Amino acid sequence: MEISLEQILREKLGKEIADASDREIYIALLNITKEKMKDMEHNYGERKLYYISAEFLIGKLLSNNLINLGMFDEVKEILQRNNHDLTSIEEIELEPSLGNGGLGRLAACFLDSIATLGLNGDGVGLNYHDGLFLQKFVDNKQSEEKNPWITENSWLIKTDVSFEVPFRDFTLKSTMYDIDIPGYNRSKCNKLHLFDLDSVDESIIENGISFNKYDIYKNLTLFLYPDDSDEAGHLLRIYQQYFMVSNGAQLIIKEAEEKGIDLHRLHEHVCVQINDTHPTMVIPELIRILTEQKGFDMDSAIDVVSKTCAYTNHTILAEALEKWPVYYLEKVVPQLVPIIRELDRRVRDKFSDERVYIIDNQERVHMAHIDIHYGYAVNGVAALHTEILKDSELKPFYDIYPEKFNNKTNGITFRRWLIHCNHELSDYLKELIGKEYIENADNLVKLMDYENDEKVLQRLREIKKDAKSELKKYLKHTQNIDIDENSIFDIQIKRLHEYKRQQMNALYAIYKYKEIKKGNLPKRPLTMIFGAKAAPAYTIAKDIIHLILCLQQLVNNDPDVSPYMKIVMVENYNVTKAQKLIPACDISEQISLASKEASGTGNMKFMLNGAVTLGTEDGANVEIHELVGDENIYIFGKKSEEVIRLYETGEYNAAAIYENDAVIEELVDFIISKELIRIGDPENLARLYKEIVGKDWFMALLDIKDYIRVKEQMLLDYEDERSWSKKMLVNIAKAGFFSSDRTIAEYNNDIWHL
Ligand code: 26V
Repeated sequence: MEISLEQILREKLGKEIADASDREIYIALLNITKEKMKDMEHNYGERKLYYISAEFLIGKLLSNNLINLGMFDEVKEILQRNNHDLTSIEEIELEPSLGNGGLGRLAACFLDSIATLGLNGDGVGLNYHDGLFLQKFVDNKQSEEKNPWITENSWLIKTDVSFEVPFRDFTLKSTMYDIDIPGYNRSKCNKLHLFDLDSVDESIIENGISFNKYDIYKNLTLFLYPDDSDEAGHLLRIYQQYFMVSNGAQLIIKEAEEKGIDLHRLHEHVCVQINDTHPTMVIPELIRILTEQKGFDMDSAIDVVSKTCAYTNHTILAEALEKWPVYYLEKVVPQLVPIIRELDRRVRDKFSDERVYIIDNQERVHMAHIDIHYGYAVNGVAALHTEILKDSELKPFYDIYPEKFNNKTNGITFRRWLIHCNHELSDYLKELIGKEYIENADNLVKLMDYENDEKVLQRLREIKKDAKSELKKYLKHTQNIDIDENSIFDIQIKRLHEYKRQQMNALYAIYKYKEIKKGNLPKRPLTMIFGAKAAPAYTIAKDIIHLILCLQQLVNNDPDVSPYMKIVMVENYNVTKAQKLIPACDISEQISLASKEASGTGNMKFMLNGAVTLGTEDGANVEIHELVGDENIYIFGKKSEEVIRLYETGEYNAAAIYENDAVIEELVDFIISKELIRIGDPENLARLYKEIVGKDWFMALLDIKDYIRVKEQMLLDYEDERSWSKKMLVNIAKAGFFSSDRTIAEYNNDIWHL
């Protein structure tokens, strides 16, 4: 007789479920799930994908693994019967912060979809012990603390796989840890391989997140992207990147040899997806291994590797495109330098356009150029982004290799971003259109049949209201802030960057505050919610956080204003918090300067959960707009062509806009008003004020008036309940395109051919 899950759980616990603590139950469930996955076969295929990425922002795994393994409902029910609640058990799990934002979260969604489609593909990355950092607010400013997540009981499985990674001054021996990746409703698993170093020593972390950046033996996998404001930080990143790719390359060769693959035909059996430029050194490293250890001549090594690797570009921001001085590489990985010089020499032999050289005249290595010349595919992450790459950013390359360029519009896994984070909505959708949409997201469009069904619209409103009440409780509990569940929830959550223009949203908050002060009271209160981490060395980003926190204090404590408006800056925004915020959102803020946001993926998560987008024609917003139509999205601001033109001509002049527009002047001046100076730090506020008036590189003042106009319209339209809930419905119904299952199917058809 088969033993029931309940019995297994009881046996694991060694006591009655009702008598066990949340922690004991969490550990028991973790182990039961791990054991189940251990017995599952790995996906198999003639070809295998290695998705190499410096970031995998996987989030907590218990619930998602239970969902994918088909155990979630049963576990939930068993726990309920025994007076326990899965939500509080989930609290025990620590979230690994192995990513900054969209790029890392995308990699995690991709792993879920690759496994769900039954494809043979593993992730390769690093096991950062303290992740990015834990954000705390102190005196209305961001401070950073370490964020340890590896405990005795975690999802990591230590393997006996280990490689020697040679650096200039020493050789390090790695340890590979695995995390099993089950697909939804599948009997087979894939793996995420995270490489680590046994000698890493958390005790070298001093106050905050500072540590000795030269002690590579102890610090290599401590943090994700440690401070890169100085040379030691840059070198540490190169140590990390090489450690990641050398392990990855050795794993690839080892697995290929174990399968008896002729390495001259490696490309027939393996493809390597390079997630942004961070893993680029895998190209010269594979070439090095093949030539130094496997008897290849240079021509054939380059030929095989070029047919094996493909590159995804995630940004056009110049400061984010990696260019490492040759001299840095000499210090860390001198063995790669002659190979990179040879790759550059071959480019120079063929092409005379300096813009496509790998090493520029300042002896800097353009990492993306290696990927494009010596990879077989280059993709952008949304239609507009790919067009911009082809037409301007990477035009000289597109002219040479038009056949390599292709678009893969990003996607999100519905298992986490709907089924897990919004049970009430996903259950209701199952009732209405059947459960097929979970594996075939195109089915969501069936919801359109109910577009005019008052009962359905009413139910969607109730579900949204419930999610808002949940969020209200959560924010009270975690940050002791009271918000009104009948207010409009307007949410901007993403990394803090000037191009994403949280500062423009803050200027809107100032506008609203002033209006309310003047007696122009809104029909319904507004709750403005922000969540964002700023890179520790990014001064202006931190100043923007400071402004938002000062506004939060001012607005929420002003008895004239707070009944009509609240501001909440969520501390330590992460995947777990996103899962609580997204279902509760009415207005999804996607307000980047057109052309700058490669895709965005939060925009898709919000849409799927019935929020309406307020956005510019940027990244995937453009595709959302096309899908839902003008009626169901609020678009404002200058288009990308105009923005690109303004950069080209250098014509944009923030000071002139400020001086010639009294409304804008008043809003910007408020940053250094006595009301705010009383609350905040005059130095930070003045610096931000100067930045906006004197430079405003990401053109917040260009779009601010249009933004205010459209946002005000949106708040008015919200009052028409019926038409607003119809917008919600259309957004949910049309979100199917943004399933990462679709994205992965496209990668597989066009690039991987698994
Ligand atoms: C990196 C850096 C590092 C140095 C300092 C400034 C800076 C600014 C931006 C970045 C972004 C790196 C790439 C990235 O995360 N891109 C994001 O990728 C997402 C998934 O494709 C996409 O949805 C986002 O639009 C894109 O910003």
